[in-house]
Amino acid sequence: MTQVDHSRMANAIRGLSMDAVEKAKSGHPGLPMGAADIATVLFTQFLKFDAAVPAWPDRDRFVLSAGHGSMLLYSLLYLTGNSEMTLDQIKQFRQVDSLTPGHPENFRTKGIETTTGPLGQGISTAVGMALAEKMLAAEFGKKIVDHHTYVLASDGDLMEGVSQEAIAMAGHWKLNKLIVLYDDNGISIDGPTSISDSVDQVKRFKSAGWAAEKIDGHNQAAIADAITRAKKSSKPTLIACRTTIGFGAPHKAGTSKVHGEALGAEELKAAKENLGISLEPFAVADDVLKA
Ligand SMILES: Cc1ncc(C[n+]2csc(CCOP(=O)(O)OP(=O)(O)O)c2C)c(N)n1
Ligand SMILES: [Mg+2]
Repeated sequence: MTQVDHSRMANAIRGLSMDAVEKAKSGHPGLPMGAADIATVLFTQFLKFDAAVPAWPDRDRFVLSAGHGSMLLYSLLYLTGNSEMTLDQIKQFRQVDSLTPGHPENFRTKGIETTTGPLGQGISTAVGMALAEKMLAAEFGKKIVDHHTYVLASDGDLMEGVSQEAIAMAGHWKLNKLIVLYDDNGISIDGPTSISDSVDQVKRFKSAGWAAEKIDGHNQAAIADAITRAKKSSKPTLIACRTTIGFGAPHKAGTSKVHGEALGAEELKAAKENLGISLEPFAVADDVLKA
């Protein structure tokens, strides 16, 4: 694999996400920009998959529970070489009949594990995936079935009631190959989460039988260390990753302004200059694409 700096890879996700939302004049740039470092560490260092065979049965699963952040998934599919996820599809974001609808659909786009968008649904479906892995491994053996299920979940995912039922079951059954990366950005659709919620998610998950810890979600080494610990755990793991929504946008980062609308030409240009990436829409540097 070509080696390029981690942050340049993460910034490629940010650039594509900003550009796609800008072109569509709708969508959610904040989550992909905030979670780009988490995704880059996961996809370059941990996730077991074959881009040429997205349905390979023993692949690791990655579920974007916060389906509104779909440009994160589409950028990842494009950058990791999924043959159907072309740059043209990225440019068709949110258009009728594209492979890149506003929220990801597993029956439409190869490489999408499950349809998400209704908050709480992805994390709950992922508990079922982790249980299925455990049952299949017990039946057929670890030589045939041995994979992890990773989830990226947002504040809204963890606020939804259905997540409690799923979390309780996963803890009770010790689904230790389930790893939830929580995009702990403290921001939701209308402002800071402090308007409506003060749950200590680490305590909440621990009380349900999970391992749980808090890390800096922009620190590559910390993310990798936490995932390594999670893979060794005898319990399912929550990694609360403190992130800045819209990371890189000079005026809108860290605010709900970047949750669900295009950045606007001026802020987009300033964000790209800030991140040191090409101002040309949808451009990814050759060495980054190769890596
Ligand atoms: C069940 C459900 N209710 C409401 C919505 C509408 N909605 C989309 S995103 C969102 C909140 C987003 O906050 P968060 O999950 O923290 O995402 P972030 O702003 O950090 O990207 C809401 C309420 C939804 N998608 N699903
Ligand atoms: Mg949030």
